[in-house]
Amino acid sequence: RLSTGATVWLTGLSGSGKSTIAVELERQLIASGQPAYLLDGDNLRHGLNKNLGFTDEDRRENIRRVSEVAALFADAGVVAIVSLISPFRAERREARKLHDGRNLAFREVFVDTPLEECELRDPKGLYKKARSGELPEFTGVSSPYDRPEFADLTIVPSDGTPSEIAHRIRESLGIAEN
Ligand code: GGZ
Repeated sequence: RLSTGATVWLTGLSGSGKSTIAVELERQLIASGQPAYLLDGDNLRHGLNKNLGFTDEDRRENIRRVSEVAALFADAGVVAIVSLISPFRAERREARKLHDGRNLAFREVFVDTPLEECELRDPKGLYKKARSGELPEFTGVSSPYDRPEFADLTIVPSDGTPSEIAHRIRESLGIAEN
């Protein structure tokens, strides 16, 4: 268990597998006695961020708010697990700076699933809608995604099961005892 909390920031395209890894990581942390809380972009958009859409400006505000909330959780001794496309490098850097300034650990995890693979999975049919023009400003199709240059961890689909990946993330936090 960590003496102070931390934030694990998962970034990647829609359908990349962020949420699956995040759910498994939260489960493992709690099972090991480490309080953890999942902040999922898709869920937060029903409440805290319900007034935000998908323009660049709204996404920046989305990332900013979630960074602040994550830092509050981390400050309270919880591992905040953020699952957000967070397509902009500058705002991800701000999230890290915010944590650095408060002496809170921050790990940026790039879930690097290629667009073609995300589009094949298309679990919610959103890529199909984006390609047909029904869904505008869709990340990877009609809205940009800045690939991380200095992620703490980069995950590709062949890296293993969500359980193995969650274990690697716990190792990077220094709390993987099993
Ligand atoms: C990207 C969109 C869009 C557009 C709806 N672009 O994979 P999902 O479905 O379940 O999760 C995605 C979620 C993205 O919200 P985030 O808050 O993570 O995005 S960001 O960090 O860019 O602010 C996706 C769904 O919302 N979705 N429309 N146009 N994803």
